[in-house]
Amino acid sequence: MRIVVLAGGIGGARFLRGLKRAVPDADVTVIGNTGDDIHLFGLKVCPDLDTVMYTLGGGINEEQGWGRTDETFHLKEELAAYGVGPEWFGLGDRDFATHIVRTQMLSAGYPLSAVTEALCDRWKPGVRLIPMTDDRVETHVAVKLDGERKAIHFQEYWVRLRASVPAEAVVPVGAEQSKPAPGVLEAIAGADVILFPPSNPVVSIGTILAVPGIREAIAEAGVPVVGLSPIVGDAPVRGMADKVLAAVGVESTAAAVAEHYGSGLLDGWLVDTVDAGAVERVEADGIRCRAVPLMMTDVDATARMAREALALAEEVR
Ligand code: GDP
Ligand code: FO1
Ligand code: CA
Repeated sequence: MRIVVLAGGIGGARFLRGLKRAVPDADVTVIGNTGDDIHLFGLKVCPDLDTVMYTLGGGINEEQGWGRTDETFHLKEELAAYGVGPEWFGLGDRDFATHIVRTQMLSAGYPLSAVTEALCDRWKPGVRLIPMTDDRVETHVAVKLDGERKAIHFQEYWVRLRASVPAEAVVPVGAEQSKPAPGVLEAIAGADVILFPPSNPVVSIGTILAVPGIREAIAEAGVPVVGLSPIVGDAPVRGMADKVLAAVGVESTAAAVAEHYGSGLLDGWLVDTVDAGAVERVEADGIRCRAVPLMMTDVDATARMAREALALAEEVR
């Protein structure tokens, strides 16, 4: 079975681990969000690609959900001693190596998709991980700071400000001019099923869908498209999805997120059992909906979620 998954960082990566447990023989292609990417200390950092690669490759810091296991921060401390920041972004020594290799290869002329493949040669995530685009796309968030409206990088909004001020707009800068990376449209066209894991609907999956051609290819693939809600009990399980959903005028409920994707894109939607009351409303919108446990407490629980998603895909096929 050929499965295509659109993934952000932690939510996407953890779901993928469950999917691999549920269907070990499946041929899984992951289209990764690169809107979170940021240039720091002259290096290109791709948080969501790395979170998927480290999680599936066994290198992730499990408690944190991002960054390397067994990490140290000597390099960051030395940079800070020179007064070189930003200090608010926690890049560890082991993680730095990934960004150095990536940046070196990009400088030598390799596209991000080829660089990601090379990095995955080491981590062997067991999926084909492709960035949504080889072009530069950066998510910026419009906020009001000291009475002034400013656009800041998504990482500054989330990591420095902890989403403590309202997001007034979310813009994937560069997306309109970007092209899907090689292999993205081919994977979608060749898929047997397309899954939206419980990733952030705005700054992860929304950003991937903003790359011209990707949304259209999914809608035209003619195969089941099934999503799992990242909103449980009217709140994100973790992160700032509520803040960025508000910026695009969507309430933080499992039903509203399904409607935001729409029946033109989604065939099936899983909500958590606590949101069973949403099933009727989602089905009224023409999206087949089931309520099942959606907390990724461990890999077995996540594998059950993946099986439910694939079962729903068969129902709507
Ligand atoms: P990020 O890039 O690290 O923010 O990760 P993603 O975009 O892939 O996923 C973030 C989303 O995952 C958040 O909106 C969370 O609410 C959601 N999430 C995290 N853990 C769980 C879980 O156990 N169950 C569900 N349903 N959603 C989760
Ligand atoms: N998230 C944080 O909350 N604080 C950090 O200092 C931080 C550093 C970091 C370094 C590398 C990396 O790949 C990810 C990192 N993240 C950090 C996570 C990441 O920026 C965000 O969780 C996601 O991009 C949110 O979608
Ligand atoms: Ca992310």
